[in-house]
Amino acid sequence: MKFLDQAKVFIRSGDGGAGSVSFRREKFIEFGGPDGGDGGRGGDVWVEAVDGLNTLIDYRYQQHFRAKTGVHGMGRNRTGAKGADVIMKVPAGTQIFEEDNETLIHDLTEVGQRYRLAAGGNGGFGNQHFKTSTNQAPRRANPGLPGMEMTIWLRLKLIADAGLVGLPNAGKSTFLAAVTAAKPKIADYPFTTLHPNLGVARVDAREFVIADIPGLIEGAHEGVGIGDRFLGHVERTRVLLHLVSALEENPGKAYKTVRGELEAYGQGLSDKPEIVALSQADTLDPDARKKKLASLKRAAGQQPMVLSAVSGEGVEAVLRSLIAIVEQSRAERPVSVKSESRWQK
Ligand SMILES: Nc1nc2c(ncn2[C@@H]2O[C@H](COP(=O)(O)OP(=O)(O)OP(=O)(O)O)[C@@H](O)[C@H]2O)c(=O)[nH]1
Ligand SMILES: [Mg+2]
Repeated sequence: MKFLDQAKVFIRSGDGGAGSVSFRREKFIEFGGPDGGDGGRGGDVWVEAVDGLNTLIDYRYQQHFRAKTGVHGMGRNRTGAKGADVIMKVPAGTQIFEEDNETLIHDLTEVGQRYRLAAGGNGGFGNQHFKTSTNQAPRRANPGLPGMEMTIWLRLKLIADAGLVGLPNAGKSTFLAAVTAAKPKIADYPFTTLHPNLGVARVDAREFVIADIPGLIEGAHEGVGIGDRFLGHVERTRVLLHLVSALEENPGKAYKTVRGELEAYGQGLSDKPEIVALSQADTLDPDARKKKLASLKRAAGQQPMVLSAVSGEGVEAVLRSLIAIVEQSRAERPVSVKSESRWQK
């Protein structure tokens, strides 16, 4: 699954309505004077974070959003109505960038947040505004001001609760496929995963979202392999599950390589809670298992968990450990933190 996470959109706020030129005309009233009303303001363009959306897919089909023009002013001092607004509904976590796709305009992190991207043009003054002592019958009114137009980028970071990290072939995608309904591509060559995959895992009747991302290799922060930009997808997760393959000659070294890349990436990734697990454990005999676990434990400074996505061993225990951290973190901080991301570049 390729997760659509950005869309280019053209927006335009409404023009202001024109002011009106009109004179009071009533029976028995001479020289009634000007009574042209003002034009209404043009509609605004808003973005609003709403519940229930997970993608920006709608913006692939509709890329133009125009608010309505304000209604023109009318005689008898009637002001025109404001033009209708446009409200673009996006999932929480959407960021809005200028046309260069670099300059952040706004970050919508919580459901219910709203931001006015473009205000409608002001309505023009009707001729009653131009009445002076020397000009009692002005024939002049203003047109409305034009609306603003711009091209913007909407970008959504996948907001997952837990992120899978590890070297290529560590079994990340296999784990995701085992515990969620996601169907990521799985194969025994490096960089099988090129785009992040999301899945919803369930344990003890509770749910959380797991993100599977490409593998990290030494030098990824300098662009080796496919680089490390995709780490942006797990920046906002609450916990990392670090998988180290039991097939690694030296699991401790494999662990440290990935940790080194997380540190080089920055953005607080290396400070996140981490659960370390020796994966593909079904491939080991008891002796090798002991040795590899010891190597990983030394490197990680914590007792690693053991799992096999193929045999199912240890999988539930890992899910329980993950959900415990996720729930604790949700209680402390219901909305994922905002962070400036290198991924934005
Ligand atoms: N025996 C065994 N094989 C596994 C297990 N998990 C994954 N594999 C195999 O290991 C290989 C790599 O698995 P993937 O899930 O694609 O690994 P990945 O970490 O997602 O790899 P990248 O996407 O390249 O980073 C595949 O051939 C899997 O079938 C496991 O628990 N036991
Ligand atoms: Mg994969």
